[in-house]
Amino acid sequence: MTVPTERPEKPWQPTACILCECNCGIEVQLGGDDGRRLVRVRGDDAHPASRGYACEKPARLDFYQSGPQRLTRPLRRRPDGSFEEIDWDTAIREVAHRFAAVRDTWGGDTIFYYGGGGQGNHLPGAYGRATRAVLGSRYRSSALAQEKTGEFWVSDRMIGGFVRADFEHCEVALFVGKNPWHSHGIARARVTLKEIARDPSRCLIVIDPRVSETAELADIHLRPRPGTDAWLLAALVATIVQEGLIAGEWLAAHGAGADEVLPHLQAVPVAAYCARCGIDEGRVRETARRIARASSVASFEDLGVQMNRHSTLASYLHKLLILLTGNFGKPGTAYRPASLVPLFAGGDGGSGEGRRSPVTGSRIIGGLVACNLIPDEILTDHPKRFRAMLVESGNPAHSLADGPRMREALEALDLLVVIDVAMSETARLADYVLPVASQFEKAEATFFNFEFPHNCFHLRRALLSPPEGLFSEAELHARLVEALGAMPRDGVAALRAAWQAGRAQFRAKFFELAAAHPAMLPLGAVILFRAIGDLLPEGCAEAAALWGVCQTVAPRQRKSLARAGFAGPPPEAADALFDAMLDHPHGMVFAEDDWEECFRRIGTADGRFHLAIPELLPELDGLAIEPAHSADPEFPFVLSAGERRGYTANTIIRDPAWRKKDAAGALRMHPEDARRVGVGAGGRVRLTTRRGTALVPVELADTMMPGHVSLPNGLGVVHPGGPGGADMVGVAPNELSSGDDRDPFAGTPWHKHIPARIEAA
Ligand SMILES: Nc1nc2c(c(=O)[nH]1)N[C@H]1C(S)=C(S)[C@@H](COP(=O)(O)OP(=O)(O)OC[C@H]3O[C@@H](n4cnc5c(=O)[nH]c(N)nc54)[C@H](O)[C@@H]3O)O[C@H]1N2
Ligand SMILES: Nc1nc2c(c(=O)[nH]1)N[C@H]1C(S)=C(S)[C@@H](COP(=O)(O)OP(=O)(O)OC[C@H]3O[C@@H](n4cnc5c(=O)[nH]c(N)nc54)[C@H](O)[C@@H]3O)O[C@H]1N2
Ligand code: SF4
Ligand SMILES: [Mo]
Repeated sequence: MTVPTERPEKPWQPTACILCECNCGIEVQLGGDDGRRLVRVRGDDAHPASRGYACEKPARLDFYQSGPQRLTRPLRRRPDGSFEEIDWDTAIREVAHRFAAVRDTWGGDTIFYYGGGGQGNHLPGAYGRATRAVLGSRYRSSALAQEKTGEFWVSDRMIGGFVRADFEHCEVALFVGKNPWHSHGIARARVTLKEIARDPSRCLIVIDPRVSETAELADIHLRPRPGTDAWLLAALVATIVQEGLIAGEWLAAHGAGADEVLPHLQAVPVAAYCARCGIDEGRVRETARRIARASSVASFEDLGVQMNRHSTLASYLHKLLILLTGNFGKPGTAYRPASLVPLFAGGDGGSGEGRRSPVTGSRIIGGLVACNLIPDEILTDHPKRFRAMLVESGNPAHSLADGPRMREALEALDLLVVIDVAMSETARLADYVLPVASQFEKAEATFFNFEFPHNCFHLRRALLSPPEGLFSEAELHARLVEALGAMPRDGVAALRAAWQAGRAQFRAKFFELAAAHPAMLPLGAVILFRAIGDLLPEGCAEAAALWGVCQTVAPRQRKSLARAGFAGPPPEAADALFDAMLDHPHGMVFAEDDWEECFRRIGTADGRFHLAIPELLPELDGLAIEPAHSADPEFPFVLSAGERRGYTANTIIRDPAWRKKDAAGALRMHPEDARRVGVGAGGRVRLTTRRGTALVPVELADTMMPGHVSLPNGLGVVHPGGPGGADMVGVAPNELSSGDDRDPFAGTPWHKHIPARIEAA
């Protein structure tokens, strides 16, 4: 007889969810036949930012970690388009050689870099910088340049950097084109939303044509006609100005340029603009007054306006709303967090006249080329066109506007190399596909560190070793730099020895080498990885680059670090910070601020808010004569392509079985519209835009405004062996979007406002 023995519970290991920028701390239990599956997942109470919170999605993270989409060997494309497996030595040698040939023939500035990190992994970008430096690659972009660059441009001009807001303590919370119930974006979103909704002294305001899950909780829900937010925001700001509700004294102390902008707002015909966006004027005025009289307002704008008509103007009006009412720099309002790395490095520094892209001359904002213009930077005979591309942790063939033209551009390159964990749509077009360890098989972290006053950082350790033959981006870039003949082997050896002698010796050696060889600095990450990666605690090798981050942040954020316990002269604080990162697998507080600090972080030349952005004032005035909606009888519907739902996560998870609900990714439409089109629930329609057409099942949703339809994001991805043998489920939204529909300032796409036609199928 065998006595049933109680097996000890599998250990819970700390890591983070990688499915949105919140990166909630989670704990996982590994299991399954090979012990490599993420079998149980729970929110991590010890995580300082998420404090045990997690939504429904990470419970099914194993669909990312395990499955047939994982790449295991480097692939090389044959002339007939099929792929063959090659060994790593061949892959590294050929990729290095072919990039070097492009550099030597056409110049390194024709080698374009895309990606560098997704929602959960920013270390590849740090290591990729080394390869780019050796190749002389100067231009880059990422998904941020199809959503946040308009807001960043505005924010940089007005405040000298980006801001976030304190929803936990605000009296009024405002969400403009944002549905945090599903998309999150703020810590512990659902808990925070429910707290605000429950408290009669607080007020939740949502601006969204759809009755989103967040709007359902709202005290005030303003439903503009799709694409008319600029009129609504202008009416809100104008009401505040015209009714004398601006924070005059506060602005006198901190602002500049009011004289220039206020006359434009005085001139706004509030009643007419309310009519344009289809909202009762009284409600708009009441909302403006509620915002103006609040002791604190926290607000967040997102894709509903940032991927829509007038997006940069809408960002400007939104920032004016915040600043004219004095909602910055006190609890419950906007703040400038302490950053570990400047996430939007290479901004215009307030001048508005930064670099331009080589072919189209479009604005480079935050160092990023506008995504919608990438095909135009390739599909031309311009001598400085992009000829080669390195894509890392991004899937532009699926995620950027006008999929067919993006694919044409990627195929026109002399060389496309993709670094990914899975066979993405972009990888399918590559000359070489280089597979890497998953985010649970290496150390990872993000620089989405936006909390305030206690700002958190989480270095996650590897939970698992990578499958045989795979390694991290850090190792991959180190090998590429070596193959390009640029790794300073003696320097690496000297550093390694110095580390073993002590921290002070290591630092002295690093700066001695950097002073003697300034060209070494951009290679710092791979040099550090080679020198100390394997000397760091187990599962932390890829953290090596963070040593460099700590050296630069310590002098920059001295007081904030000291308040968080990293005191002393910057070199010592940097060492202590690096050690703390390695020692806190559940995450840690790296910076502690007081609210006054925000004012010292205003990055404009004179340290004041600049209320006027002269380039945008004509667009603001122009609203008066512009029709609020273009009624093309051929395309009577407005399609929002890419809604965040319960089980969507960009293209990070490819297996459609992941989704517990909305398996097919239905088109949501109002029942009246469905009746007119002649389709019932579950029926299928043909959805046609100027760019493409798709068959899609319909979900009847009286949460939609008539005339407005919505498709989810993250569908239409190729997955081997999907349900019923189908290898793709749902519609890829960018088969329907056009690259030309974009903002004139930032080049951001209008994905939430695509003219469409719908017929019963
Ligand atoms: N579940 C889930 N969460 C995610 C992601 C995910 O893939 N899945 N992705 C993450 C990423 S990368 C991002 S950038 C964020 C995006 O987060 P959000 O911007 O919140 O996501 P969306 O659902 O794309 O759009 C938000 C809202 O805009 C509304 N909208 C559409 N048209 C208009 C309009 O004309 N005016 C206004 N005011 N609103 C309009 C839609 O109805 C929708 O409710 O989500 C993050 N979180
Ligand atoms: N029409 C329309 N288009 C949209 C949107 C929309 O709302 N509508 N939303 C847009 C937004 S806001 C965003 S942020 C983008 C997102 O689009 P992308 O930035 O392209 O991001 P993902 O689709 O998440 O692709 C991430 C890739 O990284 C890979 N990956 C995962 N882990 C690792 C790793 O550890 N290392 C490496 N090297 N690779 C890894 C994944 O397999 C995947 O191929 O989509 C945009 N596209
Ligand atoms: S909010 Fe949900 S999807 Fe976003 S990081 Fe947290 S658990 Fe993951
Ligand atoms: Mo995004």
